[in-house]
Amino acid sequence: MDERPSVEVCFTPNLYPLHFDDADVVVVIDVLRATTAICAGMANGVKTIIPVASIEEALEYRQRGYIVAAERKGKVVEGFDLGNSPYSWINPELIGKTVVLTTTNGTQAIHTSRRANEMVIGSLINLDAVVKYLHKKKLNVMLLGSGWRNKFCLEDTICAGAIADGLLASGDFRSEEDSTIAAKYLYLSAKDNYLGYLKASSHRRRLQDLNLNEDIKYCLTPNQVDVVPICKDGRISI
Ligand code: 3SL
Repeated sequence: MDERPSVEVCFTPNLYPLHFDDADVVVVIDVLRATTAICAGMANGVKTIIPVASIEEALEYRQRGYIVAAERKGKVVEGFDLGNSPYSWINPELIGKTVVLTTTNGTQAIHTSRRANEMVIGSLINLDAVVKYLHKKKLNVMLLGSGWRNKFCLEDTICAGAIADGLLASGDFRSEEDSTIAAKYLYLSAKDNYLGYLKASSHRRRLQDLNLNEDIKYCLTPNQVDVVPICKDGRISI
């Protein structure tokens, strides 16, 4: 029997109950743009992020005086301080601060996996740091793509494939699911030119229509930060 820990990919949050079985660590991935923004914020001094699923919860925090980031349909929700452009999280005014965050898909995926033993925030910008962290732990890993309203997303799957490839290449992990094989091969096809590969992807087009090209480039540039944000008891920190 193969005793090595497993690494498995779950494409979307609604498939989570089917995959969860024995995962010790869940990595939540929303490359465009929630988990990238979280990693960028954490690497640039944000102290704590409180992810919430709904605008109502976000509003409650706002009324209590918190800084609150809210995104819906790719835009900053009216009345909130910022959205999920990673550039808006790289801001000296946020250093040492606690920021509440709600987004269309990323914080929903975080909410879905809230009962995991451990939850890690992954993206392309902290790819190698996440692989190194997981490799050291040698626990069963589930890589959860946030998708778009529970539909499959290419960029999250490619990022999951990159993490899976890093762990499987070490020889210290095993995989049994076809989703992991598929994610890995998508990553291998995309890795030399993420921007080009994702040209036709639905989320890239959606953000392009909102003139968010700089955000797209930032989110698709691997290994810009070496933080591994962890979500524990509803709070994200490093
Ligand atoms: O769904 C999310 O969490 C967002 O990151 C979506 S968007 O990039 O703002 O479109």
